Amino acid sequence: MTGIAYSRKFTAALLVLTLGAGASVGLLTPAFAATPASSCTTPTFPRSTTATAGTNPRHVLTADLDGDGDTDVVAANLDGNSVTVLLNSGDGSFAAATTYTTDSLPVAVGSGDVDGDGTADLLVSSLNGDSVAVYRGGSEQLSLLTTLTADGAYDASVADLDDDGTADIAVAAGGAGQVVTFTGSCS
Ligand SMILES: [Ca+2]
Ligand SMILES: [Ca+2]
Ligand SMILES: [Ca+2]
Repeated sequence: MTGIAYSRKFTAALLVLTLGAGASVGLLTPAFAATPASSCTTPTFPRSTTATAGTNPRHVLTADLDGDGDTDVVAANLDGNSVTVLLNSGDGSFAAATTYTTDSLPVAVGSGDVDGDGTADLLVSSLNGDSVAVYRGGSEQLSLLTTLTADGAYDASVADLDDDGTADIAVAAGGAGQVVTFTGSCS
C-alpha cells in the first residue's frame, strides 16, 4: 500500500485573529468556495462571522476535522492552554465552539490523516509542554490518540516520510534546535 488518503476538502479561507484576553476569531468568507480564484478579478473579504476563542489565540488552521465534507476551523489559544474547534454547519456558519485542554503554551495546530481513514486529524504543538498532542478527527468530538515528546515543540507536520503507507510526523523542536521525526506504525 502506498500513499495516504488525506481529507477530501481543505478549502482555503482567510482568517483574522484579534489578540488579547477574551479574543475573537474573525472569519472572512468571500464567495469563492464555488468560484475558481482565477476567475475573480477583485476579490473582497467582508467580515462574516466572529466566534469567541480562548485566551490569546495565536495560530489558526482550516481542515475538515469532523469528516462531514465541509471545512472547519481550529485555533490554538497560546495562553489558554487550549484549542478552540469551530465545526462548520456547511454554509460558512459555525456550531458552538468546542474547547480542548492542551499542554502548556499551545503554539501551533496542524492537520493530516495520521490513521489513514481518509479524514483529517489534528496536531497541537505545545511549546512549554514539550509535546505534540495527536487528536483523531472524523467525528464531532475529537479524541486524543497519543502525545509525542519533543523539546520545545513548535510545529508539526504529517507525511509518509518512509513511503511505507503509514503517516509519519515531523516536529520542529525549538527548545532543542532540532527537527524530530516520528515513524508511524499501525496496530
Ligand atoms: Ca467539517
Ligand atoms: Ca484520520
Ligand atoms: Ca510512513
